[in-house]
Amino acid sequence: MNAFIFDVDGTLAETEELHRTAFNQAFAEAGLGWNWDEALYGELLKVSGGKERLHRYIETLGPDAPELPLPAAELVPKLHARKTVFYGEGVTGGALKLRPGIANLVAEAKRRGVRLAIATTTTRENVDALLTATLGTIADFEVFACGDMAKAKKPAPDIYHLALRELDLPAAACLAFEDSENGLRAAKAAGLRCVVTPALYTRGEDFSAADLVADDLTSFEPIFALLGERRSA
Ligand code: XBP
Ligand code: MG
Repeated sequence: MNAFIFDVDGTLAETEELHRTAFNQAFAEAGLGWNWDEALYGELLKVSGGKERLHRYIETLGPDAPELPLPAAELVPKLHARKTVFYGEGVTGGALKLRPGIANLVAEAKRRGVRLAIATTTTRENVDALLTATLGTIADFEVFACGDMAKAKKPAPDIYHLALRELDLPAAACLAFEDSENGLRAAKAAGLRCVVTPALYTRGEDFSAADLVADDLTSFEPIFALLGERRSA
């Protein structure tokens, strides 16, 4: 038995612009006067996890910034919960589509009996919304390792270790799919081979450790060949 383990944001779909606008909607609703433009968000994306990203941003505000309406420890979860609502509304409203080749790769994996798992920094809620809006179901995937299920987020390997435990498979029987250097490092630290499809916010990052780098996943024979390689060894 073997499995594909998919990252979500940037890999299954180009989601980060919707995340960014959802953050800005939450800031506006809270009257914070914050606005994350693309350049700033590109920097902040080096921090995995929306809540961790918010904490990092607050740390950069400096002593002259207006006082926060709540202590950061209280404000961040509230902002992130509202952001997740706004993001979910965008997803169910049809704002996102899967990246090229993803739907066919999922269908072909099912046909070949390759099991499917998710290992992502985002929330389970966001994963279910995306898969339901694009594939019409979450049922193709049997394992969902998401967000706070792992204490340490990517590039730590924790979320991939959780996915492997839930699959009850060794890393050698699996193949990870990522879009970012953080995600690639997490997959490699978990002993996984990893296919990288760079996304809008991650192009230009260091993917030298990847086992395959492709613009997209439309040609899937090299992917199944890579999955099969270690098994025959
Ligand atoms: C990318 C992330 C997430 C998203 C925002 O996750 O780092 O934090 O940017 O989603 P992935 P949340 O591992 O799928 O690439 O605000 O729910 O964290
Ligand atoms: Mg990603």
